[in-house]
Amino acid sequence: MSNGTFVRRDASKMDDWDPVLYWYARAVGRLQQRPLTDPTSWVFQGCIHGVPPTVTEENEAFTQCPHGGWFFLPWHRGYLWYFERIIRAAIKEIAAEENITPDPSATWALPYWNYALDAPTKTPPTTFTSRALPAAFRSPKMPDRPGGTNLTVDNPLFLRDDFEPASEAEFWEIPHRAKKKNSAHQILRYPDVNPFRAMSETIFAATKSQGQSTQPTFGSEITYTDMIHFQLAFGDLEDVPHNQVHGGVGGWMGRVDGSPRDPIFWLHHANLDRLWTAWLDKGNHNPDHASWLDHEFIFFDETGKQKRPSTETVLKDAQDYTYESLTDGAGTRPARVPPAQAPQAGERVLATTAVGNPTAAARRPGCDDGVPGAERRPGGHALARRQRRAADQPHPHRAQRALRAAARDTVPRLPQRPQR
Ligand SMILES: [Cu+2]
Repeated sequence: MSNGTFVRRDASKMDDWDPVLYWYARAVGRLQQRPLTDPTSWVFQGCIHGVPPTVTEENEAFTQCPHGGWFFLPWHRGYLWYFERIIRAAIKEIAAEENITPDPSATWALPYWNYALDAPTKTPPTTFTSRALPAAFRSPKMPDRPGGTNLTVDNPLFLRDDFEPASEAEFWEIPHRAKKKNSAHQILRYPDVNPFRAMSETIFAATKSQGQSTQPTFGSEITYTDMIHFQLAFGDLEDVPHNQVHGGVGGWMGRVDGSPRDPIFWLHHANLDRLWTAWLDKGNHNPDHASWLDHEFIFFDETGKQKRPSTETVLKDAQDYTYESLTDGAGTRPARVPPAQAPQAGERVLATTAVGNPTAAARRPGCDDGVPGAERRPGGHALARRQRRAADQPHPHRAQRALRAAARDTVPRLPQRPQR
């Protein structure tokens, strides 16, 4: 494939049912019909990131998502790239069945949710802003054909936002977002999505010293060959906007084990991937360590065949797409700098307490008013201690297991948000 065959476009600028969104919805619906035994199914794809308690099957490809480590960006890039191929193939399949020409899959690429596109407003906005979900994700119904305007068919991109689960079982039973997150104007505050701080960093990854990052980074700590899950420090991009958007949407999006099963997940991560490209475009550099470049991940192509691309291969594969814009929504200098800006070492450790609920993670003092879901939970110090102990394990596999166990034990049950 030649360079930039596909263009990933900005969903925040699209018509409600732009063909890109229409076909995405149709393909998601098709993946949702496939069984868990099929690696191209919606549920299998979600399990590659994290496995909800409703799934008891095991697979070496499950629960890979690395957070709080330097594989966060390349792993998610490969994850998206294979998912995009699977969606494209599903579109091709549907279009062939319905005799639709020209083949919409020939140019289809994953769109991105550019939440920081619209400027902040002093008072809550009264019209649609990029800080609300694009309309196609908020409507229970979708058109019955491409270009159609009658919304008559169930929409696979829609998740309920009027549901308060009374138990963990109920939480996983019904796909949902947090209350009122399908509001049309704004569900995220601008400071929570403004990537300015991340985009201002000049190094991708740094070594850590006694469990603390030695300096702020764009893409997290150097974790060597460890596909760490919520270790000790997030990179700036993973902190804002990544974690904030996960928790800001909430419900399944707020949980590591459920987030990819909200179709907005893929547009959120496409935006983070775009910001990574934009950051490099400013003259910054990726790591050149062999332990980063040679590390292999497990994904599946559109035929369900297992693939083990390295970071280096993931970077090469990504040359088949470009982004509509590398500058729109790429951050603006905050008008007012919060008083206590730099996170304390301890704060970064506490950030990892939010294992199941990325929102609760990584809040910075002075920048937290009204951050949904960002309340600090009790037990953070204990988790940090367990994580530090686990990290000291001489045997890496045992360390990873211990870290995961520590994480599992503290997965917030039903994350409650403070009222705004
Ligand atoms: Cu994420």
